Amino acid sequence: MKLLFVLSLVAVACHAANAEERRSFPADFLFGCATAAYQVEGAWDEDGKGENIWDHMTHNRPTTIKDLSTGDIAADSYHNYKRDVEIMRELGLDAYRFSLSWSRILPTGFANEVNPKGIEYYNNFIDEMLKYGITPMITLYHWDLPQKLQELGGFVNPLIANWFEDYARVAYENFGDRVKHWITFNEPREICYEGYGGDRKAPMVNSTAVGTYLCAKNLVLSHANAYHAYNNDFKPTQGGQCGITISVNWFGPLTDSEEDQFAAEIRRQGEWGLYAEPIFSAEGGFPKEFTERVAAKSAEQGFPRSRLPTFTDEERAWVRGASDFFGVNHYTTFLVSATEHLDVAPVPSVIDDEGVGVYRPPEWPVSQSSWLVRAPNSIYNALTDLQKRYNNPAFYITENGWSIAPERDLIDDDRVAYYRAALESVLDSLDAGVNLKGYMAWSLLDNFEWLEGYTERFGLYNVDFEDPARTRTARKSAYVYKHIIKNRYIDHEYEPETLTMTIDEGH
Ligand code: PNW
Repeated sequence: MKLLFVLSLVAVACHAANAEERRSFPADFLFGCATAAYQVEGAWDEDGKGENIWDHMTHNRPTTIKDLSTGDIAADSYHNYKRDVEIMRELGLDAYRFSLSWSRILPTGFANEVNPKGIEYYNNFIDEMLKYGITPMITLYHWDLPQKLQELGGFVNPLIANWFEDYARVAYENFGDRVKHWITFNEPREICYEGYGGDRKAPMVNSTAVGTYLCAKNLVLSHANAYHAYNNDFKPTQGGQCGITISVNWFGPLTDSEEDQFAAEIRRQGEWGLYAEPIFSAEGGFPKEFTERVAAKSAEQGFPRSRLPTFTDEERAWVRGASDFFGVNHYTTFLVSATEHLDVAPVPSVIDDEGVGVYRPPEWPVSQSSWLVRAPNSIYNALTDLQKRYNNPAFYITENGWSIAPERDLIDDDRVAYYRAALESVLDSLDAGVNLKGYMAWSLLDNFEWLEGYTERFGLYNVDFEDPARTRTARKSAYVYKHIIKNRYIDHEYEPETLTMTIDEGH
């Protein structure tokens, strides 16, 4: 009797452990990988493509890139797209997120002249994916503005909202019969803060006082124009969805003090609230406390008006609610303090306007990228905050990933640990009721990592950049991700038997 009781206790405990281990991803959850045109395509001036701001910067200011490299050839996906679809099939992906090169489709940026070869390339690529049941997810803009439009001011010229809408319509017209997932912009913060408010991205305008803020307003208006164009003129016949991807890293308070909690909130508003709030909040417009802070700082600094522009009532209404889903790029966590670790920043600037400090405990594992560390519950903290703040819209994680050094071999156990932890955090978020529809790993394959060139590798597949064929080889993380996608749960014990990749039945 006693033995039976003990046995049944053991059985209950095992069952609980199994249930814990076997938490599953929903059958219709989309697992994919992501890339961006400039980072993978190459063929920078082939078949009528126009120059963009990354072509321009890497060619004219080569020393801005750490290893003096360019994206001229990159992973050469322009010529290797069939092999790229093959590796999607090896992984068993449900979806693939990639971006269109604006200047490959419209060489001058304007929609009067469409490049048929550019349209043909993306048609072939999309058709190849669909042949194998892989859902294409298109980002319209992943940082590669046509150079001609930059010469007219780029994202600080309000007319960008018209130019972007015209470009978006060309894309919907040509690909919308087959593509049902549209993302207008990738990471407004990186476009505006790093490209216009700083010099970490092209076009390196470095207008610290106002660059970020002018860009932020014009960018959300551009997004809204492209969203309404789709919603009014294409959705009724094509039936897809249109959203935006914002980089939402988690910013938690360093201590429980009220000052640190407020500091973390200000940081969140300055980093991603500037772009999320106008679209996803009930009131619309820029975030309240951050707006007050920039107004106060601007007045102190002798500006007759706030450096942060406002929206007219009409603009506010046009932007508010203009998205079918919230795309989240999530990588890491920062702990925020009101008084410690204060950033050194130019005055005036976004960082000075925020006026807080950030910290990461030394025990959090570090990647090859200075900003990227592995923090506990990172995705869960970010998604559950957004869920409450914006009334649980549909979410996709459109990027999440880990970098290693180029000289590393194919056994990327630190990346495996990162993905397993991240996907556990995804399951925690689903358990908490977050309306999360899918997850895209960054990245399918190694690529041009912006100012870091080829010195940081994010790929599930290694790319040999010395080899003219740009041979792709699966890393250990590719086998682990494949196993998770296939089984819909995370097996922490799984080890690939051999590193020989094959395509499974059905793909
Ligand atoms: C993303 N941060 O950028 C981009 O969308 C990709 O093009 C890029 O290759 C990838 O992440 C890896 O860097 C980010 O500072 C840049 O937290 C900076 C941050 C996050 C994402």
